[in-house]
Amino acid sequence: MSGAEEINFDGLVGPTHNYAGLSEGNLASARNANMIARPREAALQGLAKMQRLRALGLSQGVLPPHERPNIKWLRSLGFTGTDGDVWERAWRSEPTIARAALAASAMWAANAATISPSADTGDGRLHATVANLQTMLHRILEGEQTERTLRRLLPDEARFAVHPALLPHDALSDEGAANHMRMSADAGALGVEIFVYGRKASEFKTGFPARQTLEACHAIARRHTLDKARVVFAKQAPEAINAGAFHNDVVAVAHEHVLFHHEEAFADKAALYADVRAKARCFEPVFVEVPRARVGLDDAVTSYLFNSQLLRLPGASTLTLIAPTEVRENNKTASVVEEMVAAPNAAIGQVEYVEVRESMRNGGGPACLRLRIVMTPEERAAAAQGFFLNDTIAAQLESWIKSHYREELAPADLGDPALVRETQTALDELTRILPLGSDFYPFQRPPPPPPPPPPPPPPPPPPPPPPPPPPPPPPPPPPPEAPKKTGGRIAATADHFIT
Ligand code: SUG
Repeated sequence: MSGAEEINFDGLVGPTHNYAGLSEGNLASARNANMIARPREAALQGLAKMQRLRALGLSQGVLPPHERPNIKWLRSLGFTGTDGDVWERAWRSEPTIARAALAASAMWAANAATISPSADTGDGRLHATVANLQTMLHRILEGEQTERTLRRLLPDEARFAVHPALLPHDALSDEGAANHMRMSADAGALGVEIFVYGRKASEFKTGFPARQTLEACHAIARRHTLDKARVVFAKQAPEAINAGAFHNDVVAVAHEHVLFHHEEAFADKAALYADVRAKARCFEPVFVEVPRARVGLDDAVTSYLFNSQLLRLPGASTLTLIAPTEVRENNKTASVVEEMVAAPNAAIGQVEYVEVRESMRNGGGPACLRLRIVMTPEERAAAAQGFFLNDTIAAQLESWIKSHYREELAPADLGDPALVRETQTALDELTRILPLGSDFYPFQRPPPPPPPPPPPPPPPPPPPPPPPPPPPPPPPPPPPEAPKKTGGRIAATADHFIT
């Protein structure tokens, strides 16, 4: 064993957490549009989940929120004035753009990037490709800042390869780890990486958006120098997408040798099973399927049963499901889980419920909130240590949230220009709790210098000299003289030769 460990890095919920109904095909986002949000509670719920995993004996990391409202982007769209003016003007004149600029969606770290552990890669480095999130306007804005975060976290280029997002185009649509799973004997062993796509670039689109293309999956597998013999590409069932499974992680989750999924998650389940079995080395895959007769896609989507974290607690002989409390509140999912963990030889033998209701109301369950990064002990030592949660950082984050986050954000509060100063003050302080530095957020960086002033105009040319006086008129020609006869020739006169 390499001693490698899978570490969950959770996105910290940002101070502008709100419900704007921005994500077509994400039923919770649509259903809860314009509800009053509770940013402080949302962030504390997320932090409590991280702390619970630490208490269970797991390592836990944390990723910072992005600057919202995104003033830099709004300026690029022509809004001017102070940051507060920019926000007020954008909110008044372009509500759709403004709402995208305000979304706290970077909290769903499963969409930050796709990660391939060094055990799987040809060059022995840990690879990360930032997701382009190009399907949704509010999410396409995340890539640049996410790349900055990952480069701070994984600075050593000899060990880590952080790739920028793929070109944000419909043909290369990529949503990160939410559409990627990995199975292996243990974290550090050679794994099978499973890329799950919703459509091919050439496919005609119908129904809810399929946010991941096969071409994006291919590109990531190539960039990450993965061995074709260990990679599986599987298609999401269109029925699942149309029932609200906008990412694969709404209907499936894998860890070690276990894949837990809904019967209707994949377009061709048999092919997926066969492919994984053929490519697995040193482990026998176990597929734990929940039949639709027990839980329909509708209950799977509202409860987020499969958007649970699946992990192994230290020393445990079976896996544990970290499920949202909504699973316990739904009779069908609650009884399926109860039976599953009680079964003899259960692969998933424990369940823990966590409360992340504020995030759930925007379609983000426990698994959406975290990015899994498998690290060897050497990689962990080479990563920036301040991103790993410990008691001190957790306590600092808790009091930071309590002193900076609003209790409530109602739709009518969102245009308030004071929100800009408030969030910038909070994030500036965060850069001293996490190892982000004083130039991490756009508002911390000096604006680009104004263009140099144009060179002074050349001195006016000297006035032209007065025109020379006209030449004196030529003297009048002398009166012609009568030609003299000179022996047959005519003598030349002054001006003419006459021959
Ligand atoms: O992209 N919701 C996110 C939820 C992402 C969940 N992530 C995973 N499944 N991994 C999305 O749809 C809603 C924002 C709003 O409506 O205000 C939102 O962006």
